[in-house]
Formats: sequence, structure tokens, C-alpha cells
Amino acid sequence: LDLCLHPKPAGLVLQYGTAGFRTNAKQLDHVMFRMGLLATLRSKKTEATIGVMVTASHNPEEDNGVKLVDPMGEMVTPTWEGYATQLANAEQEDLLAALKDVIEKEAINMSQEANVFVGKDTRSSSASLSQAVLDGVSALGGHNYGLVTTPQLHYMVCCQNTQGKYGEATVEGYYKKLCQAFIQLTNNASNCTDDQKHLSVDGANGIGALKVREMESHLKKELHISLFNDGSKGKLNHQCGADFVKVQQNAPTGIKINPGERGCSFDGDADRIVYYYIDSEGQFHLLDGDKIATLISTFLKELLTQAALDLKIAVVQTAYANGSSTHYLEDTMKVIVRCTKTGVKHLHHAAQEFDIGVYFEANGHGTVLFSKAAEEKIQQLAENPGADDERKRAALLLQNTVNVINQTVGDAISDMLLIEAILAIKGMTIQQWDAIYSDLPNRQLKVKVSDRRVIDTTDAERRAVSPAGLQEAIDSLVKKYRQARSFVRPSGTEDVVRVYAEAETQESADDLAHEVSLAVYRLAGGVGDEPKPLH
Ligand code: 16G
Ligand code: MG
Repeated sequence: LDLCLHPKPAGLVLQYGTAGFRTNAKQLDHVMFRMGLLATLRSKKTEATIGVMVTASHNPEEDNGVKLVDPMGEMVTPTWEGYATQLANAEQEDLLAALKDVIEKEAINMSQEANVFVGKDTRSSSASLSQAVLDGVSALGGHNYGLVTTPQLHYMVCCQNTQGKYGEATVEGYYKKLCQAFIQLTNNASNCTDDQKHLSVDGANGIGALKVREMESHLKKELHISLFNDGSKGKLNHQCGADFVKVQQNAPTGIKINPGERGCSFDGDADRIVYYYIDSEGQFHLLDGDKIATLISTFLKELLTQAALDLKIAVVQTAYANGSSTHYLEDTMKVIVRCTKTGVKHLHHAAQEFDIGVYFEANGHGTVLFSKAAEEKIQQLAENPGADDERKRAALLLQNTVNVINQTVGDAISDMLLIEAILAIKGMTIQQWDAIYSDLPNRQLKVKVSDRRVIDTTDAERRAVSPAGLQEAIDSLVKKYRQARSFVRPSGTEDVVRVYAEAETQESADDLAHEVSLAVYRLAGGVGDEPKPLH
């Protein structure tokens, strides 16, 4: 094993953040190589296939990143995130010792075989960087999947480690499973017109676009997709994609969409999705992760009632969830709502505690998890010859719903198919979906401080415990406005403090966000110019 391949520039320090390493692609060659090494160790340790995905998701094209996928398709466990940071930052001469340290701490049997799946997105740097990962995996049994979406890689790792029980570990197998379930579901929407089957998709000029194209023939015309920003000319994530749409609250460039029609946007690695439409007055309406969670959980709850199945359903959100969504879910729908820290792994973990856990971040990342017991109960009912027709129909719908969902991680393609199926079955327009509740006006701002780690939070990031006085300041500002809420947290992906505020009117939300930004600037070591009011 030649550890001198892909040397590390001396002194460079990077962190395994919320979603792996992510920075300018030029700084990542050694990190990729070392993540190849670490994935191999993780594979030996777990005696299972491990995934490595090369992507920087919604970041600009110049950036790249890498994250590890554990055996069941979930994010790598926290102890190993720590190893990842240690390995990535070991100076060249200390690399061998750093590797030995992991081997020793984890008591890894080095004669155990290893298997690693490597995937990459469409960035120009991804080809050479994924090669660096493979060099790290070297002759130890790596399998290169080439271009895949992040969720496809998670899916295939899970398939591989469940000996095909979750599905076939190929992209073809993925399309077959999801599309078959989608077609079964939409069979229950017999009077769906061609107009209602049409959807405009913004592929963010990324991997999701390629994969939607690949999938189309499997859909047997049950969904008519007009694909925009397919990567043939535009730049990745540039003025398009889920993050752009969510942050700008506007349609992406490059999409053609008639008033009232549904559109959706993926992010650069297709693990996020948001929906939208433009009304007859030209007004843009966003349906974000909170609206998606509400639609899906409403559908599931109705099916559970029809099937007379006693399964506990919960929705997991973060502090960014719009207050209206939380109220609607708790007060009207009467489902359990949990709030976790930002980052998919936290939501995923919390959702695992319920029979059915629907989790979504407002930014559009999410999926549904079904416990083993829940899946078994659904299957038993679907196969029970004595069950009455209504119960059985609901059980069959639930079964196909389970199959259309990628339970390993939030997946734009899978979420899109599920949402399209639900709208078709319920005969619901996007306007009717949007009208389930009205979002409270909100505003997000960033504040630059000299060290964002001075901000420490508690209660799923909803309250600041340090620096002293900050939470008290936020509390008294919030009291000035109606239906108001605000919190601050250090970003896990950028060197900034994020500020969120919502209130009864847009003006109040903007004012509150600005005032809280000022409090952060003054109490948490702001740098540069003082934040300016928005109006
Ligand atoms: C990462 C997370 C995303 C989270 C975002 C927050 C994953 C796969 N992705 O993109 O879930 O919303 O970070 O970014 O976990 P922030 O810490 O900069 O606000
Ligand atoms: Mg992403």
C-alpha cells in the first residue's frame, strides 16, 4: 500500500461536517484517498459493504465533497466521523500511525475482506476525485458505480448488505422497484387526466437530471416529465436547483411552467426536492419540505384508518420547520411531532423510533421510515384472504407506498414519485395541497462572527446557552411581535451564524430577523459591517 499517493498539503485542516467533507475541489485530493482507506477499514470492521459518495450537493460547481455510507444505507456512525477528521488532517508522515490507531481502537481484523461502493455526481472534479477514493480502496474489493445520485448509492449499499431483500443493488433494480410501485399506486387513480400527469422537473444541471432521463421508460407514461436544467448547457446549481428555489423563494431560471402547473426542483446530488407553482397573477408559491411532510403524513394516516391498523405515526422536523406546519400537524392532524438538530442523520435517527416516522427538513430533504413490525403488519393484512375489501385496498396501497420510498435517505426521485402518486390518488391539485395550511412569513439571515463556536445551543437548536445574554435578548425581541419565533445556530457547512425568524407579517419577520442579527453581531463577536435593516 503506497501512502505517498495523493499527498496532503501541509497544514491544511478540514472537518467532517454535517454532511461529510465539503470545500473547494482543489483541496480534496488527499481527503478522497484517505476516505477510500477509511471506508475499507469500516468495511472490514462491519464485514459489510460501505459506500463513499463524491458530491458537494447544492454547493457551486467548483466545490466538491465526500461522505461515507454505513451498511444499512445510513450516514456513517459519529465515532467514525471522528476518525475521518483525524485521518484527513494527519500530516503525510503521520498517516500510517493514524491508520494504525483506528485499526487498533476498533480491533480490525485486516485479513477480513472489504467491499466499497463508490459513487459520484456530475461535477468536473468528481471523476479524478472518485479515482482518488478508489486508489485508497485500491485492490481491496472496491466497486465503482460511476455516476449515481447520493440516494441511489445509499440504496445500493443497503441492497447489497441485505442480500437483495431491499432490492437489487443496481440502478436498473432501483428504477424497477420504484417505478413498479408507482404504477401500482397510480392504478388507483383511474380518472387522472393527461394534464394531471404532467410535471416540470428542474434537474439543477446535475446528476438527478441524468437519472430522471434514465428512469423515464420505466414509468410507462404514467407520469409525463418535462425536464429542464438537464446539464446540457447550464451550470450546476447556478440559479437553479432546490436550494436556489428555497432560499430565493422564486422559480429557477431555465424552466418553462404554465400558471397553475406543478414544478419541482432537485439539488445537485438529488437528495432534496421542493415543489412550486405560479398562480394566474404571476405569484410564486413554494411547497417546501414541511408541506411535503404534511401531504405524506395525511395520506398515510388516512390509509392507516382505512386499514384499521394501529400503528404509531410521527413527523420529525427541525427548528426551521414553519410554525404553521407544526401547529397543523399537532393540533389538526393530531400526529406526534418531534424536533431534532439540523442534519439528516439526526432526523433519521429520531424517525426510527416510531412505527412510521416521516421526516423532512424544510429545505426538502426527507423520507419515511417504516419499522419492521409495521411492514409485517401491512403485509399480513394485504395477504389476508379474510380481510374486507376496504381494509385490503388500504393495505395494498400502503405496501406500494413502502416500495416507492427509499428508506435509506431522503431521495428527490423517490419523493417525487410518492408525491405524484398521492396527488393522483387523492385527485388533488397543487393549489389544494398548498391550501392545507398557510406558511407564516419568515426570514433567514447570516451573520459573520470571528468564531461561530462561541454560540452553543440546546433544545434542538431552538435556544442559545452561550454567549451570555444572547437568548435573553432574543426572547425580548420575539415578544415585540405577534406569532413570532426566532433562533440562531452556527452553520455546520459555512463559516457563519444563521438567524431564523418568523412572524405574523413579512415585515415583522424581516424586522425581527434583523434585530436578532444585531444581537448576534454585538454579543457573539461580529466581524465586518453591522447588519443593516432589510427595509
Ligand atoms: C447539510 C445537511 C442538511 C442540512 C444542512 C444545514 C445532510 C445530508 N445534509 O447540507 O441536512 O440542512 O447541512 O446546513 O445531512 P447549515 O448547517 O449550513 O445550516
Ligand atoms: Mg444534496
